Amino acid sequence: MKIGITCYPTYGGSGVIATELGKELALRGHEVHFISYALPFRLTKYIENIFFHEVETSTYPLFEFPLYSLALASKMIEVAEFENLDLLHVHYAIPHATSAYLAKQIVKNKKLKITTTLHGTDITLVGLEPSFLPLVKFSIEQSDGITAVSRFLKEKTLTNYSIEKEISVIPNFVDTDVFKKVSINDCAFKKHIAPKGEKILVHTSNFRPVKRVTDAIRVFDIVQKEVPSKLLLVGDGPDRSECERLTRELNLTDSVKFLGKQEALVEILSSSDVFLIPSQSESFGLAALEAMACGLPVVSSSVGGLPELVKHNECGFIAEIGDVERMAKYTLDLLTNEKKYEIFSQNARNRTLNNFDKSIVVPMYEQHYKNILEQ
Ligand code: GMT
Repeated sequence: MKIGITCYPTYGGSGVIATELGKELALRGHEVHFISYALPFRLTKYIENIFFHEVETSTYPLFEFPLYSLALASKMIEVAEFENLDLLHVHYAIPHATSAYLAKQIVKNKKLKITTTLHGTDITLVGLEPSFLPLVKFSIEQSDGITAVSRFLKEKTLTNYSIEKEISVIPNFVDTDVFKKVSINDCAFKKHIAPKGEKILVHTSNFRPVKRVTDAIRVFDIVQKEVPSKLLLVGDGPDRSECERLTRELNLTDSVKFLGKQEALVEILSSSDVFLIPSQSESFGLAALEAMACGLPVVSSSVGGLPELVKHNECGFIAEIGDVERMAKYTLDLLTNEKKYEIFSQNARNRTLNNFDKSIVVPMYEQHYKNILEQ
């Protein structure tokens, strides 16, 4: 198949999933054309069958705001026609589904199909804004195929937008050959972070309010009073300053490490013991999946798609949003019970291998494409 993929290239889990999907599809012999404003950040080396088409927005003085959605639609038309694409797969509905709809009206190739993958706040937050809702609903309904990354997100879409079309649930996935526990014996990083063999809790995110990173710090504050431990905070974003302030207020500056954005995620996760994800809203939780693949039990909030990923009392624990005491209790339970920890760690890895490995999920997308093209 000849597939165009559009995603946010520099930020967030939807871009990661879109890029990893494109890479896998290319390895399976499909021709993949990424159409976006920048090279997707996980596209780090040359792969046969992958092409990148940059969307450039013009800077004419009259246009106070860049016309990205229109520039994207124009590029979609160009690529779809010149490359004879079979379908456009857009990740994150806003504005990608709308640009794709527009492109489809204009392309000469009338067989071009569109599929939209709903990822999260495109449905649960931004898309619900009254000014956006009709446009998002229309654009989703006009797609030939729709996928959502969890059952939760599917239900939210059907109810919040009164959409009557079929939505296929295709979960996030991970490459378990890459995301696996690597040997950390003699690991300089671990020795530096936890010189006395302290336990390590970890959280990775883009530090948006929806991630409730301050809850991770409050959980850690309770935990470190019982068990010598450190907290690694990986990533960056709007809430980082508030998190640093809270860390100072709680006198935790020696034990909470802000690592910023990091490439060496596998090494960091392999050095850590428990993954914290106390989000306010999380349609799937790719960061938690990556941690589970590395054998980390997860302590999470009970929102969105997290309960579909983290089996409570099996590969982690789930608590109400904001219930930092309970999250701390669960974390301590894992850190003070070696046997239980080992079982949970193995369960987390196995759950990833059996349900969310790329070899299981990528064929679901291929089948989804086949279904659409046969419509
Ligand atoms: O929806 C967002 O806030 C952005 C999006 C992204 O690009 O990171 O995140 C969502 O998509 C991920 C990949 O499908 C999911 O794993 C995340 O759970 C989801 N984030 C939220 O729902 C907050």
